[in-house]
Amino acid sequence: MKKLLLGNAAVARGAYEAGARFVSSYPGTPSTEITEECVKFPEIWCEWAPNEKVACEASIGAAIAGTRALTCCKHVGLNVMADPVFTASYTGVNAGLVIAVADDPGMHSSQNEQDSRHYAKAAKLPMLEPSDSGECRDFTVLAYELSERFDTPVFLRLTTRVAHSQSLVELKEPAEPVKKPYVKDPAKYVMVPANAVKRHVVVEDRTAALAAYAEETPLNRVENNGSKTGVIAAGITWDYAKEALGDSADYLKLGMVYPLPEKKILDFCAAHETVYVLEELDPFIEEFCKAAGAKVIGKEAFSLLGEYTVNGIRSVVTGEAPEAPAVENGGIPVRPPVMCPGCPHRGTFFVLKKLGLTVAGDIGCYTLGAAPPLASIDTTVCMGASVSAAHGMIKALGPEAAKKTVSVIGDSTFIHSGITGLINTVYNKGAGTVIILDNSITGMTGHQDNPTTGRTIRGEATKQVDLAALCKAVGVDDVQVADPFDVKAFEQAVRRAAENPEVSVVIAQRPCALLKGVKYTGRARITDRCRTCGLCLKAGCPAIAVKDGKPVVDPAQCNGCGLCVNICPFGAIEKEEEA
Ligand SMILES: Cc1ncc(C[n+]2csc(CCOP(=O)(O)OP(=O)(O)O)c2C)c(N)n1
Repeated sequence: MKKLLLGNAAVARGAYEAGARFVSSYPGTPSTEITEECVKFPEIWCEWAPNEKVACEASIGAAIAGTRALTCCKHVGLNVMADPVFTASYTGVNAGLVIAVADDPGMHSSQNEQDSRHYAKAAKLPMLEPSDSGECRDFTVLAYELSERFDTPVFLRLTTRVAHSQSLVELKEPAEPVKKPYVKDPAKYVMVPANAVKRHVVVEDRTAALAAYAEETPLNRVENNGSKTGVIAAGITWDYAKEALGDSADYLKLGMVYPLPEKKILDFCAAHETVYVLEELDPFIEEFCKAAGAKVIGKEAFSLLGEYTVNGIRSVVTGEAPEAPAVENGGIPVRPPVMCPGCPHRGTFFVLKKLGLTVAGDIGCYTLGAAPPLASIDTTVCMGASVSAAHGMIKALGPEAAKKTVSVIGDSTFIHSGITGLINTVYNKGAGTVIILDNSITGMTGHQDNPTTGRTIRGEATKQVDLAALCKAVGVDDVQVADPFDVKAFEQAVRRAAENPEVSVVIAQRPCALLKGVKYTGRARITDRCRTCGLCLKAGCPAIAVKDGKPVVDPAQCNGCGLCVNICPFGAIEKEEEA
């Protein structure tokens, strides 16, 4: 049977059909749906881990114990999981282990544009890269076979366009779940130096064997149309090249991007007058080709930045002027992300902006606190960096800075990697206020549960981390809980915390407005008591606009959260049903 599936759903289907029965991941766009789709197969144990490192380690454990396992992350998540990945390369697996990593060229939802293929080379692990959903399913199944045949974790690399596009997938009967016997083997699984020295030899031999496999596998195939122009491409750029150039070029389609097939590449280049390497982001394939002595055109003609397009490829290869888009930006209006109406973070940033604090930011919906009119955030680096960066800032600027410097971090991010920063601050006699924005969910990636929500990935009740108790347990004596929509009380809590010469924590507690259980009633209305002071506009709510010089509430957007009612110093905003 054929089915139209998202690339991510096809990876999940492939894992299911291959008999994988353990999936542990941390969400991250554009990879999140792989795990969410795995949940739909009741036979698979699925879990959200607190971060990617834990997810990967749990998956390594499952694979060593004999169950095929999958762990999924976005490109920056691979940085967090890198430590176990590099050594799992040495231990190898028992049952198959696949690491699905989704890169984000163009940074649709990421803080950088790193290229995960470098990890395959650095960790000496094979990497497959599908071009559409059909290949997502097929390559995942194959990745498990390769993982066991070569005794190695296998990377499956996606990019946003493959992960988030739909195409046809041939569904096959699922295999029996793989259950390999677990055999204690310290020489293989205990990576102390004496054992690791021997395993490194195995890794190098395996890489050589994989390089030989790359030459013969149909994953790397030549498509001959009798052209003098050749194109080497993998992933989505192969689809683009086919659409741009059709039969006017020959193709070397690479389904395996590490190790690369040197002989196949050299033969292909020798048979063509001009060869283009089409790859988004870094010249990973291009540098390999050039080092092998092949004459190819790559980044001298194509950008290191962002995504490629069909139009752009056609124009470079044919020399024709690029087709002008029918309408600017394809006729699609630009829609910068904004905090939703009713977002609890709005109350927090309204207060932080008012107090004029230096704010070390983090990654989550609250990163939008950097945008005007809230414009409160000073730094954003990576998940968890807020707490540790604020510590460094305060040490660098001196104790007075402690009164003016706070960090903001969401509940999921705090558990992911903020708690270690807080321990560091306490341990190293730091100061400053950590504001944990507890909206009871992992909001930014689309509402995943996490250890603070008290629910598992399947929505079952489980133990819930008590954030206040956790902060106290690591040595923070001053922990307050405050509602960011009660702006006066919240402001007081932050002011009081900032005065504390030691580390303090304020937990800004209010659930995400989009959670099922959150029901606000009525709509806000601006009455004739309004003195047009403009304070309500400073909250940046998309439901408040200016008409004829006066603020007005757009009833279609207002969800009745009441923040503006609390902000207005003249009591000029009221809820409709309370009028
Ligand atoms: C290392 C890493 N993993 C995953 C992500 C994707 N990501 C961005 S923010 C975020 C979590 C946001 O949840 P939370 O901290 O609770 O804040 P909220 O969005 O709910 O306000 C995730 C998983 C990332 N940017 N970096």
